[in-house]
Parts: sequence; structure tokens; C-alpha cells
Amino acid sequence: IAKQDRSLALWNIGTAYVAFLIGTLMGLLQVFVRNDKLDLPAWLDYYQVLTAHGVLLALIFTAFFIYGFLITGMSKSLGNYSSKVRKTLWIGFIVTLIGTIMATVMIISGEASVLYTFYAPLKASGWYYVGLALYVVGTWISSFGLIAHYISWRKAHKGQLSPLFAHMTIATLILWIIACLGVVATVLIQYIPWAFGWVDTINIELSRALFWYFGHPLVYFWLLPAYIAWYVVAPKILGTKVFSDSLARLSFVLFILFSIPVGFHHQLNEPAISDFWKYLQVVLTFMVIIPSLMTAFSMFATFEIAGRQKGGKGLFGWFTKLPWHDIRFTSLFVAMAFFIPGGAGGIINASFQMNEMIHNTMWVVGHFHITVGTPVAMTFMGLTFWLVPYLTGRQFTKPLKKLAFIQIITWAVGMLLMSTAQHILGLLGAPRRTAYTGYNNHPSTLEWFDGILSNHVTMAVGGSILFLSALMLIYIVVQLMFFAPKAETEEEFVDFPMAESDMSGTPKWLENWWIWIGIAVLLIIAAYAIPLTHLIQHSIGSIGFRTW
Ligand code: HAS
Repeated sequence: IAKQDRSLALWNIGTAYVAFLIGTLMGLLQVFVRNDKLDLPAWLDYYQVLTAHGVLLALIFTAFFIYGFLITGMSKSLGNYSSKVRKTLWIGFIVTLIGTIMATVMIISGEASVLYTFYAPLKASGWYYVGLALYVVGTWISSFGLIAHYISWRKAHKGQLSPLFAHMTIATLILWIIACLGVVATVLIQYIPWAFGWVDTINIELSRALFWYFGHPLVYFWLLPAYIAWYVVAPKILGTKVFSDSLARLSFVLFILFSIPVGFHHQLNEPAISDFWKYLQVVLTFMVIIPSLMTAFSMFATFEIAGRQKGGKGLFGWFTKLPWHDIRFTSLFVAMAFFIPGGAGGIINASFQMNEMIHNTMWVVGHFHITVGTPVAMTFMGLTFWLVPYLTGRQFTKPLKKLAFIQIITWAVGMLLMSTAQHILGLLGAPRRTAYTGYNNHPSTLEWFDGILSNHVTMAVGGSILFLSALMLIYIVVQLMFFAPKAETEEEFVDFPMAESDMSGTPKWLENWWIWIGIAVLLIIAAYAIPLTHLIQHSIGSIGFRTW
């Protein structure tokens, strides 16, 4: 891809890793504070650290990395960007960066210790919300740049299906734009006027509902780029084709339909939404599991086909033929393996009755560390190993490959220890989002921490291993960006692995976006119009938990 497109992608990825470094350091502080092994200085409090950890890793690292990856893949699959699109992508990057810096400065200065969910009545400086708004606007500008590139490709290739990578990218961006409408509405109409003191009250239940309208599809905005890698990159590394082009496209389209009208499954314990609407959204949540099960099926099929092509015999002989020595594959495989318990945990969370047991406990923290923290983050790590040298024209040298293996293994071990402890502690009743995990050392709560796995030490060891692993990753990224030797021969050059996908049997309507956007809007109206109207009506003139 063109040199200018490479530097655009590299700036995005570089920013992502700066956020990753600070975010993981905050994670390390966190486990030690929760263990009572560290007293933070007076100017730094637990919630400040927790906010920085969540925002920098979940919102900033992910978004910049995702745009770095999508910008590269769209240029590779549809051709170099026009100067207009390139300019748009730069503006998008800069606006997102300004928003990020504003929000981060507010967090560091102690003006925004409101956690990444920024639930009212927790109140931050108005500038924090302005920063968040700019962050969203910046990502939208980048998204529109990529969509414009896609539209000009479609115009030049009338009647043709776009390459699979482009189809998946557009689905991800449509999902993101529709999802952000909720957070933009609550930030602009509710939080900013309230935080700057222009109004005295805020409708809390409405703000939470609008947040989760955004917050759940947000997790699929993280997941879908990882799925792009699983569908498009993994088969190429395995030396085979995409298992089914139409299955892959359909699964992405299903995410547009079902990932948004499900936000209430984060609010099943909240009083202001009636059971009927919660139940409806629980049913829709079970629909959004289907494209992930299709993905799991497709991945197993790809592995088996590749293993058998390489001579694997018998029921499981193909398994041993997979390229385990290739970190580009192994990292993706370990990421997928983590998503089996991660997804199963999600199904538990979404089950109305079982949610009673796990809501607001450490279980949820365990859940998101084995969804976004491993399947997604580890896929991004696995992509980094070839994406950065592809963009810089440097070599992924043997010592770096070895270190990459250690990094992936340590991340997996650290996450296994920490998230298992978190899941068990959650089942025992340990709360999340609080520094007072032992209820001031009350004897009955201290029993939670007696188990071997549900032990504070296990969590701290896990957290420390994770931080070491993060440092190794940063070392690899810095080497691949600035110091590894330049690739001279074809063998040394690191390519973008993009598998062939047979589109001959793919129906054209899978790429008719208006159909999918239309159905998504209808589902959103069905799931949200009446309960949101109730929340707005009930707030008028009311006091108590709904307004503050
Ligand atoms: Fe979740 C809470 C339900 C997926 C992230 N989730 C969270 C929070 C985060 C998060 C960050 O219904 C906390 C929010 C907060 O701060 O309060 N989640 C689900 C469901 C799914 C799900 C039903 N979550 C994710 C993903 C995330 C993520 C993905 C990030 C990327 N989640 C919930 C609910 C809550 C929740 C409730 C609220 C809890 C509460 O009360 O607060 C589904 O999408 C999961 C479907 C996935 C599968 C797995 C398919 C498996 C695959 C891998 C195949 C493996 C292979 C390898 C091929 C069914 C694709 C073979 C390997 C071998 C070893 C053989």
C-alpha cells in the first residue's frame, strides 16, 4: 500500500500502544490496591486509577488499533486512498486524538474519576464529556473517510461484490455509527449541560439506558475487527481459503441487526424499566449469540480443512498439523480458545435470572477480561507482529519471534489466573467497582479469599505477569517500528496475509446495506421506543433515583 497510507496507519497504531502502556500500568496498580498491598499517594485515588485503566484500554487502545488495522486493510483490498480520503482520515485521527488527550488530562488531574461507564450521579468536569464527544466525532470522521473510499470502489466496480475485508469493515463501521448515537445523545443533551451547571438535574435512568444502547454494541465494535482477522487472516496463514464467503458476510450482517437493541441486558437489575422490555431484549441478546456460534463453526471447519490438506489423518490428526510454530497463528488460536469460556460467561450474564447472581460482582470483571482483554486484545497483539513490520518495511526477526511467543504465553497464563480468581470471587459475592472489596475486613467477607484460586495473591500474581507481558509487547512494537533491520529480500519482507474468498455462490443482497440498516432501525424502534418514552415521561418533575 502507498507510503502515505502506511504512515497514517502507523500513527494510529503507535497512539494505541502509548495508551496500552499507561493503561496496563494502571491495571497493575489496581490489583495491588485491591490486595491492600499498596497505598496510593493522596493525589491519586483508586477510582482515578480504575477510570484511567478502563478508558485507556477499552476505549482508546482499541479504537486507535482498530482504525490502524482497518485503514491498512481497506487500502490493501480496495486500492490506495485518494488525497481527499487521506485528508479525511488524518482529520479523523487528529480529532480523536484531541478528544483522547482532553479526557486523559481530566482523569489524571482527578477531575473525572467516573469510570469508563461514567454513570450519573457521578459527575466529571464538563471538559471530560467534551473530550468524549470529540473522540466519537473523530472516529466518525475516520469512518466516513473509509466509507467514502468504499463507495468510490463500488461505483468503479458496478454489480460486483466487494472483497470480504471491505464488506466486514463497512459492517463494523455501520454498527459503530448507529451505536454512537446513544452516547452522543446522552453526552450532548444530558451530561454537558449538567456538568457545566446549565441545568440542575439529570435523568439518571435515561442516561444509563442511552449509555447501554451504545455500550453493548461497543463490545462488538471491539470484537468484529478480531473476527475480520479470524475469517480473513487466519486461513491465509493456514494456507487455505475462507471456509464460506456467504457465511462470513451473513454473520457480520447479523451483528448489525442484533448487537444494538440489547443494551437492557446490562440493566436487568434496574427498577425503572419494566420486565417486558427487559425480557424482549434478553431474547434479542440470544439472537446476537448466533453469529458468534457461526464464527466458531467456521473456524473449526477452517482448521480441520487446513490440517487435512496438510496430511492430518483420523478424527483429530489434522489438529497436530496446524502451524503451531507460527506465532501469527498461535496467537489467534489462543485468543479464540479464550472466547469459548468468555462467550459462555456472556450467555450466563444474559440469562435474566442468573444475572441476579453475577451483576455488579467481580464475575463481570472476569468476563470482560476473557472477552475484550484476551480474545480481542490478543488478536490485536497477533496482528501487530506482522502489521507493524508490513507497514515499516522492517523484519520480524527470529529473536523477536521468540519473544512474541513468550509474550503470548505469559499473557494467557496471567489472564487465566487473574480472570479465574475474578470469576470465583464474583460467585462468592465480591463486589466490583469498589475499593472496599472486603467490606472493611468483615470476617465473613474475608472467607471469600481463602480459596487457592479465589485468592488475592493469585490475582496479584496474574496481574503482575500480565504487566510483564505488556512490557514485552511494547518492546516488540518499538523494535518493529524503529530498530529492527529493514527487509531487503522478498523472504525478509513481511506481507499482509489476506485469504482468498470464493464469492461465486454469495448472494448479492448480502451487500445491500439499506436492507440491513432498515431492519436494524425497526428492531431498535421495537426494543427502545416505548421504554425510552417511559423514562423520559417519568423524569418530568420527579425526584429520587431518576433525577439528581
Ligand atoms: Fe459481555 C458485560 C453478555 C460478549 C464485554 N461484557 C460485559 C462487560 C464488558 C463485556 C466489557 O447479558 C462489562 C460492562 C460493564 O462495565 O458493566 N457478552 C454477553 C453476551 C456475549 C458477550 C451474551 N462481552 C462480549 C464480548 C465482549 C464483552 C465479545 C468484548 C469484546 N456481557 C453480557 C452481559 C453483561 C456483559 C449480560 C452484563 C453483566 C452485568 O450484569 O453487568 C456474547 O456475544 C457471547 C457470544 C460468544 C460465544 C463464543 C463463540 C466462540 C468462538 C471461539 C471459537 C474457538 C475456536 C478455537 C474455533 C457464544 C467464536 C478452538 C479452540 C479449542 C481450545 C478447541
